[in-house]
Amino acid sequence: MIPENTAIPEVVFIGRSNIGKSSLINGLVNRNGLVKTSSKPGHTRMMNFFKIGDKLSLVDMPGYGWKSRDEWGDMILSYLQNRKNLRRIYILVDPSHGLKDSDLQIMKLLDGSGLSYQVVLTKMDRLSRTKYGSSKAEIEAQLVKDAICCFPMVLGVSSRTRDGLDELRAAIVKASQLGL
Ligand SMILES: Nc1nc2c(ncn2[C@@H]2O[C@H](COP(=O)(O)OP(=O)(O)OP(=O)(O)O)[C@@H](O)[C@H]2O)c(=O)[nH]1
Ligand SMILES: [Mg+2]
Repeated sequence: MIPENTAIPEVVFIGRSNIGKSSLINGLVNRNGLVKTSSKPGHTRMMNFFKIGDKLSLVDMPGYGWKSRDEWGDMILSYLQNRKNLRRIYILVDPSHGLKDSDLQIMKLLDGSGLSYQVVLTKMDRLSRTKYGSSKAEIEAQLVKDAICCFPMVLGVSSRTRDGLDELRAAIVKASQLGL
C-alpha cells in the first residue's frame, strides 16, 4: 500500500531485480534484516516505505526487468509522477553489467516526465578498482549522451563492505533538503 502523500521527504530506489536495492536500504539504516533480501531475483514484490524518524522515508521497490514489467510500469510510474514529497529517484546499476535496455527505457520514461534521477552503482566490492573505474567512466559517458534528467554525479556503493554509504547518505540529506 502506498501511504497518502505526506509532507515527509521521500527518496526511492529503483533498478533491475537483484541489483541490491533492499540490501542498500538495510546498509543505509544500518540494520541488516530490516528489509528482506534474497539471491533470487524478484524478491521484493511491493513498494515498501521505511520511515527514518519523522524526517525521511526510504522507498524500496520491486525490481523491473523481471517478469512483471507491465505491472511495474503502471504502478510505479504513477507513483513517481504524482508523489509531491519525492525528492530524488536513485537508479541502481550493477557496474559489472553496465546500463541495460531496461535501465535506458526507465530513464527515457523519467526524462519524458521531467523527473530527475541519479545513478548509484552497486556491489562495488565485486570489481577491482581499475575495472570499477573503467565501468563507471563508460556509464557516465553513456549518460551524458543518452539521459536528459540524470543528475551528473554517479555514486558507487557496496552494501557488503559499506563503501560509499556515507557519501550516499550525504547526497540523500542534500537532495531531501533535510538540513540535519
Ligand atoms: N557482493 C555484493 N552482493 C550484494 C551487495 N548488495 C546486495 N548483494 C547481493 O545481491 C543479491 C540481491 O540483493 P537484494 O538487496 O535482495 O536485491 P534487490 O534489488 O532488492 O532485488 P529484488 O527485490 O529481487 O528486486 C543478494 O544475494 C545480496 O546479498 C553488495 O554490495 N555486494
Ligand atoms: Mg528487494
